[in-house]
Amino acid sequence: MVKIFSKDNNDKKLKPDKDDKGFIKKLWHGLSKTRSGFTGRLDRLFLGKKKINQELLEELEEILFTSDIGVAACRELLESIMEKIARKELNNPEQLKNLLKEQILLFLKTPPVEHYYPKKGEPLVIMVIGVNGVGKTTTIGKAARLFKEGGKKVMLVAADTFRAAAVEQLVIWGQRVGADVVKQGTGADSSAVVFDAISAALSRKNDVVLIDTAGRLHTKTNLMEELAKIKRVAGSKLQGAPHEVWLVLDATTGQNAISQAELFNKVIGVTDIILTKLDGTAKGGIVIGISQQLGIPVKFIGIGEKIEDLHPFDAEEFVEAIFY
Ligand SMILES: Nc1nc2c(ncn2[C@@H]2O[C@H](COP(=O)(O)OP(=O)(O)O)[C@@H](O)[C@H]2O)c(=O)[nH]1
Ligand SMILES: [Mg+2]
Repeated sequence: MVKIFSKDNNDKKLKPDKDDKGFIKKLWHGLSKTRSGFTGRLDRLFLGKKKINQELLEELEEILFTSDIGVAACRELLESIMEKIARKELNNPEQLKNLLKEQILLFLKTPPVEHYYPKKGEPLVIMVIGVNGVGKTTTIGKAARLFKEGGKKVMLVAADTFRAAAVEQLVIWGQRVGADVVKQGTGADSSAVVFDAISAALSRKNDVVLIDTAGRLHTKTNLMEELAKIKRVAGSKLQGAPHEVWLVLDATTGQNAISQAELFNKVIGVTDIILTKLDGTAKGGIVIGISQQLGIPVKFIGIGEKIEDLHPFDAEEFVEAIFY
C-alpha cells in the first residue's frame, strides 16, 4: 500500500543549503571528535602504506569493529572489500579508502519510509518520540525555527504532560520562535491534549504541528502504550496523522541508540531519525549503523545546544565531514 496523498516539497529550509559555508564549517567542527576517532584511525592506517596486505586488512577489521558503525555494517564493508580484492579490483590503500567511503555513502542514502502526507489545507502533524533527555524538546524548538523560516505557521503541542517543567520548556521555545503552543494542566491526559491541539490547528490553519511527548512516565502506564494511544487518537482526529514520527536518539549513547530505535520502530513505527549531540562524541559512526541496520533515514543531526544547531542531514556532506 502506498500511503502517499500529496507531497509538499517546498520546505526549502528543511533541505541542506549547499551554499551555506558557515553551516559546513560548523558541521566540520561539530564532527571533529568523530573525525579524530573512527576516521582518524582509518587515516593513520592508510597513511604512507603502499600495499594492501594481511596486516593492513587485520588492522582495518579491528578499527571497523571497534567503531560505532555496528556489526552488520562492518561485515558488509569487509565482505565487499574481500570480494574486490579477490577480483583484483583493489590495488592500493587509496582505492580501499575510496571504496569504504562509497560503501558508507550507500548505507547513508536510505530511501524514505512510506507515510501519509497531509491533504491540501491540512496541517503536517509530526510526533516526536524518544527516551528522556535525548533532546526531543530542544529539537522541536530548533525544527520549529526552520519551518518558520520556510514561511510555515507552526504549532507546538505539550503532550509531555506530567512534568510542569517540560511544558514550560516548550512554552519558552514557542515564544522564542514565534509558534503557538497548546498545553493543558500538569498531569492532563496527553492524548486529549493532542486531540484538542489538532482540532485547534485545523481551525487556526496551522501548516505544521509538532507534538512533544514524554520519554518516561511517572505513572503506572506504560510509555509505549501511551505513545501508541497518542498516535491512534491523532489519526482519529485527522486521517493520516501523525504523518511523520520522528525518533530522537542521543549519539553519545552509541549502540544503545540502535536498540532503542528497534524497539520504538517495532511498537510505534518511525519515519525519521533525529540524531542529537553529535558535537560531543567520537561515536558519529553510529549514523552509519543506524541507517544500515534500521533502514530509516536520518532527517536531522544536532550539533550543539543553540537554536541554529540542527542540521538537515545530507549523506554526501556527512561523509565529506568525517573523512579527511
Ligand atoms: N551538545 C548538544 N546538546 C544537545 C543537543 N540537543 C539537545 N541537547 C541538550 O540535551 C539536553 C536535553 O534536551 P531536552 O530537549 O530537554 O531532551 P528531552 O528530554 O528529550 O526533551 C538539554 O540540555 C539540551 O540542550 C545537541 O545536538 N548537542
Ligand atoms: Mg522534553
